[in-house]
Formats: sequence, structure tokens, C-alpha cells
Amino acid sequence: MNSTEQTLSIIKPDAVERDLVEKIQKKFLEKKIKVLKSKKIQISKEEASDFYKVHQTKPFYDRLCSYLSSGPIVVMVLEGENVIQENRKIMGATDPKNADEGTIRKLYGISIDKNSVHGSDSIENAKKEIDFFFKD
Ligand code: IDP
Ligand code: MG
Repeated sequence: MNSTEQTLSIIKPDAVERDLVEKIQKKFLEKKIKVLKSKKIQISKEEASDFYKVHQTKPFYDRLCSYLSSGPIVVMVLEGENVIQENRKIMGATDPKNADEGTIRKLYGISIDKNSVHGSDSIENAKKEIDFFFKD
């Protein structure tokens, strides 16, 4: 069943640094996904650790949190039909080496760490992650 959803997208430091924000946003607009909110920020390592706490037991957790806080990021609320899944498709696989042609990570990802974008993976996490960055 189709329904209008919202999801959180992050353009990670490697992509902001290479000036890829507009190119990445264009990938969403082409798929009729609206960029409802967008802001460029830099977060502390503590905030990154809080954001990624689902991964706290993983061996790459510390590196992941250092990386997300290493430079400016662009956080966005995306809206569209089934946008949580759609955004995951547009992003491509976590490791750019395994990402399909035409996906953001295939086009722009450098490595599994510097994979250019984050996207929420479920309705529950989308709500939590949108709140994390955009609670008014
Ligand atoms: P996702 O970003 O595709 O949802 P997750 O499994 O949620 O992937 O992992 C979060 C982030 O942690 C990934 O985007 C990636 O940058 C990093 N990561 C995931 N798995 C590994 C790994 O095996 N080694 C190093 N970094 C990883
Ligand atoms: Mg994830």
C-alpha cells in the first residue's frame, strides 16, 4: 500500500566537502521527493554518538561518530510516497562497491565510511531521527 511518508536524509561530510549537495538533492527531486526542510550544521562527537547509538556495539562505532562530526553536514526532511524505502533505493548499498549504477553511493561514495548519505530505515527510526534534528 502506498502512503505519504517523511524520512531523514543526511548528506555526510565527504559529500558536503565536495560540493555535492545540489547534485544529491536533484536525485530526490527527479523522483518527486520533496525536500521539506534542509539545514547545514556541524554536530559534536557526543551528538553523533547519540544519533548513531543503535550502532554502539559495532566495531566501527567510534570511527563512525568521529566521521559524522568531522565537518559540516546537511540534514533534510524528505517527503513522498513510500519515501523511506524509495530513499534507501536512491542511496544504494551501504558499501559503494556494492551499490547499483545510478545510486548516490555508486556515483559519489568513496568508501563504506565516506558513503555520502544517511537515510532512515523504518517509520519508527524516521520519526526519531527527524525529531533528533528538527524538534522545534
Ligand atoms: P546504512 O547507512 O546503509 O543504513 P548502517 O548499517 O546503518 O548502514 O551503518 C551506518 C553507517 O555505518 C554506514 O552508512 C557506514 O558509513 C558505516 N558502516 C556500516 N557498516 C560498516 C562496516 O562494516 N565498516 C565500517 N563502517 C560501516
Ligand atoms: Mg542505517
